[in-house]
Amino acid sequence: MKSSAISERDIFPPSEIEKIELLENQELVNFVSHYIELMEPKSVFLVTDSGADYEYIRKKSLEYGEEGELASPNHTYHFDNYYDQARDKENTKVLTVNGEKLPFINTMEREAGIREIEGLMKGIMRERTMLIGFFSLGPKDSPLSLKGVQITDSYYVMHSEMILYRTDFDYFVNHPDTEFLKFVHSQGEVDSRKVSKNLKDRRIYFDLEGNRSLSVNTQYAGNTVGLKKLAFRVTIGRALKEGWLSEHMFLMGVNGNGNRVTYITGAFPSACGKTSTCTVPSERLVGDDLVFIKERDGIARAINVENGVFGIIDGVNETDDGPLWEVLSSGDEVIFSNVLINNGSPYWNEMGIPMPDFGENHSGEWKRYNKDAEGKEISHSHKNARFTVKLSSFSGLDRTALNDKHGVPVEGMIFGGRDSDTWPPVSESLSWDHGVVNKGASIESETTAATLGKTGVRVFNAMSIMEFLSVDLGKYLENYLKFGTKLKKQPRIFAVNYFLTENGRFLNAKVDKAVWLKWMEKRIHGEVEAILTPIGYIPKYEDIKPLFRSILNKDYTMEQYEEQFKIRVSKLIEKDMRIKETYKGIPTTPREVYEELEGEIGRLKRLREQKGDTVSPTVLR
Ligand code: SPV
Ligand code: MN
Repeated sequence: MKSSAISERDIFPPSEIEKIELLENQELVNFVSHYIELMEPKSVFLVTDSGADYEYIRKKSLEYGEEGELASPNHTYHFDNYYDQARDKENTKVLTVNGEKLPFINTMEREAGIREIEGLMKGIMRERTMLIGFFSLGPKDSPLSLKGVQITDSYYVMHSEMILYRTDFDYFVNHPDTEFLKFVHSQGEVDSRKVSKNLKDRRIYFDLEGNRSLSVNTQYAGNTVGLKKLAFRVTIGRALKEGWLSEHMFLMGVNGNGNRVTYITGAFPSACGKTSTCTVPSERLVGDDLVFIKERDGIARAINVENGVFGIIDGVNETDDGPLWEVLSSGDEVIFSNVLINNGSPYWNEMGIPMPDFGENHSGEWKRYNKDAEGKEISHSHKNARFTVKLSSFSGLDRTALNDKHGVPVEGMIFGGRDSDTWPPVSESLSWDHGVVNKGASIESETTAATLGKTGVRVFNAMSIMEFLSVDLGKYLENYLKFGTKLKKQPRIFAVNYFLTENGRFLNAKVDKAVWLKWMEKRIHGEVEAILTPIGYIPKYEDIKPLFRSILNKDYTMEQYEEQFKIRVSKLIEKDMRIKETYKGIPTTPREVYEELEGEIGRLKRLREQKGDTVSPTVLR
C-alpha cells in the first residue's frame, strides 16, 4: 500500500512505513484510512508475523499497565473493570438493513448503529497508538479459512489475539486481492488501573453487510477480541449464505480400538463443560470453542478457527482438570484475567489449594469478606475469570489435525447444556434430523457468569449459539438440516448432560465425561449395542461399567446407572412442549422441527401410558 494513500502520513514511524508499503490491498487502504481519520491515533503500529512484533506487543502491554508480571516469567495478569467481566448482551447488537427484526436477536438499523458507535469512536485514540493486526481464522493455507484485520488501541487485546490466532501479515502481502473480515475496537478512556471507564457507553455492534464488527469502551475479551465471538456473528451469516456451518463447538479426536481416531465436535453453552470435555486426558484436543464445518466430497470436514484457548479458570484443580493444570503450571505463556494476585502468584476460586486472604483482584485491593457497591461479598476471583494460552501448550494436542488444511472428517457431534432434571448423561439421536432438532435445537441451559446478568435461570439456547446468533433462527436450522442431506456419511448426533441432580446432589462426577466419550466413539463404529428409548439410544449397563473401571478405575453400580439413565418421561414431554412453543413464535421454522418434536412427544406419551412417569432403562431393553 503506498503510504501516501493514507492521508495522515506523519503518524507512521519509518519502521511502520516500511511495513505498510508492502500492502497493496485497496480495501485495506480504505478501511485503515477511514478509522485513522475517525479515531485520530497519535501513532500506528502494524503487527507482522515476526517474533520481534510479538515481543513488542507483549512488552508494551506490561509497560502501559494493561497487564502485570507474575513470578513465573511467562505469566502475566490482566484485569477488566469490575462491571466489565463478561459479554454484555444488552449492548451487543446486530445491525440490519432497514432495521429488519430477527427473532431472539437484539437488532438495530444499520446506518443509525454505525452513526452511533462511530460517534463514540470519534477522536478516541488521540493519545494512543493504533495497533493493526493481520490474522487467519483457521490454518493459514486452508481453503476453509478466512482472513481478518483487527484494529485496536489495547495491547492486551492484541496480545490475546496473538496467543489465540495465527498472525498472517504475509498472506496480505502476497495476496493483495484477499477479502477479509474487519474488527475495530477501542477500550476508550481508562482509569488508573487501566480498565475501561465509560461502561455506560460500552457498545458491541455487528455490521454483517460490511463484514465488520465495532466495539468500544470495554476490554473483556468476549466483547473485544475480534476474531473470537465478534467474527463469529459475521461467519454465522456467511455460513448461512454459502451453505456451511460456523459453530460454537470444540473439536477433538477420541481414540478408539487399534489406532482408530474418531473426530467429534461438541456444542455447549459457555461455562458448561466444553473445554473440560475436549481436554479429557489421553484424548486428542484440536480446539475448544469455534469450528467451521464444510462439505467436501460428501464428507463433513472441520477446522478449528483458533490457535489457542480462552478458558474459564474457576474451579480448575489438579485432580479434576489434569491437562489444564499442567498447562497453567508448565511455565508456558499464560495471561490470567480477573483472578486474585498475591505475592506474584495467581489464585482462583476452588483451585484446591490454601488461598490467601488478601491481594489484588478484579475489584482492586481486596481482603476476604470485602463487599461490592451492591453489598455482595467479593470472592477471590470472578466466576468468569479466564486463562489465555496457546494450544501448543497442551500435551494432548493433535497438531496434525489442528494444522490439517482440508479439515478433519467429523463423525460425531455432541450437544449439551446445564440441565438439572431432564436429559440423561448421554443419548444418541435416531437420525440427523432428530439430532439436529431434538438435541441441538432443543438445548436449554441454566445461565452462567459468562454473560452479564442473573445466573441459574433456564434459558433456551439452540446449538449453544443463541448469544451469538446473527441470522434468522428458522433459516439457520433449515441450513443445518439441509447440510446433512449433502453428506454421504452423516455424523452421529449425541446429547450429554453433566449437570443432572437428584435432591440437589450431582449424579455424576466431573470426570465421568471420559466414559461417555468412549461410549459414543464405540457407537459410531457399531461396537456396542444400545437401548432404544423415545428420545434415542442410551447405553447398556454392561457396556459402560467396564469403561468406568478401565478409564477411571471406579466401580459403577447398577443403582447409579438406573438413577442416571431412567427416562424422566413427564419432564421430557414438558421440555419438548416448551421447545415447540418457542419455535411456534418463529415463522420460518422448518417443518422438520415440528415433525421431530411431535414424533418424540407421541413416543413419550405412549411410553408413559404403558410404563408410567419414570421408566428404568432395564425395563426398556
Ligand atoms: C464463551 O463465553 O463462550 C467464550 C468466551 O468462549 S467469550 O470470548 O466471552 O465468548
Ligand atoms: Mn465460547
